[in-house]
Amino acid sequence: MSLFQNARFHITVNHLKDLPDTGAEIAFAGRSNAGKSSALNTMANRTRLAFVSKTPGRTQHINYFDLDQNRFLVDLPGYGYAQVPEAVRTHWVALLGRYLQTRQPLIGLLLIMDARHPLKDLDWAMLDFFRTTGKPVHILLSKSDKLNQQEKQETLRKVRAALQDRPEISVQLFSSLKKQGITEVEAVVERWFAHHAEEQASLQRGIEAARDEAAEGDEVADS
Ligand SMILES: Nc1nc2c(ncn2[C@@H]2O[C@H](COP(=O)(O)OP(=O)(O)O)[C@@H](O)[C@H]2O)c(=O)[nH]1
Ligand SMILES: [Mg+2]
Repeated sequence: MSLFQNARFHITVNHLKDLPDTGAEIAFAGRSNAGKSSALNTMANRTRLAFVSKTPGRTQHINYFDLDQNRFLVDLPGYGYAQVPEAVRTHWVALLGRYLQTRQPLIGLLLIMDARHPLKDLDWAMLDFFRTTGKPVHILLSKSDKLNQQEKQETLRKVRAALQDRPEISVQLFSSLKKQGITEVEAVVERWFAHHAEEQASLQRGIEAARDEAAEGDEVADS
C-alpha cells in the first residue's frame, strides 16, 4: 500500500502562528482551479479528502493532512482567482509567501498547473518566491486528459525548456480523472521524505559523535 493512502485530515490553519509541529511536510500549491485538491485526493485514493471545490477561491486556508506522526501533506490556498475580495487576497498572498519562504519543516513543493495553461505569471512568482530556499519543486501538469498525445509531449517539452536553468525543478504530466502520473509523483515525494530522514539521521549521528568526543575529552582531563 502506498504511503499516501494513510492520509488523514489533520488541521486547518489561517495564521502562520498556528502552524502545527511537524517533522517534515510537502506542500501543494497552484492557481485556484488548477486541480490541486483533486491531485491530493487522487494520491490518497480518496474522494473528498481535500475538499474539491466547485467554487474556486473558497479554500483560502492552509489544510494539513498527516501520513504518519512525522510526515504531512499541506494543501495551500489557491492563487489567481480574480473574484476574491482585495482584503482576503492580500491576506493570503502574505500568508502564502511567508509560509513558502520561512517554513522550516517544508522539504519540497508540488506545483500544480493546468496542462493547457502552464507557467502563468503567478506560477513564476511562486517559483521565484521559493527559489531562495534552495528546496526542490515538482510540477504536475494537471488535467492532461484534456490534451492529445502530441499536445502532451509538446507541453512537457516546452515547460522543461522554459525551466532548463532551474535544475531543482522537475516536471510531469498528471490526470486525476484518468489516474495517470500517480506512481511518478509518489516516487518523487517518497524520495524527498527519504532524503530528509537520512539528513536528520546523519545530523543526529553528528550530534552523538560530538557528545562522545566531549565526554572522552572530559575523561582525559580528569585522569
Ligand atoms: N478533466 C479533468 N478535470 C479535472 C482534473 N483534476 C481536476 N479537475 C477539475 O477541475 C476543477 C478544479 O479542481 P480542484 O481540484 O478543486 O482544483 P483546486 O482549486 O486547484 O483545488 C474541478 O471541476 C475538477 O473536477 C483532471 O485531472 N481532469
Ligand atoms: Mg482546492
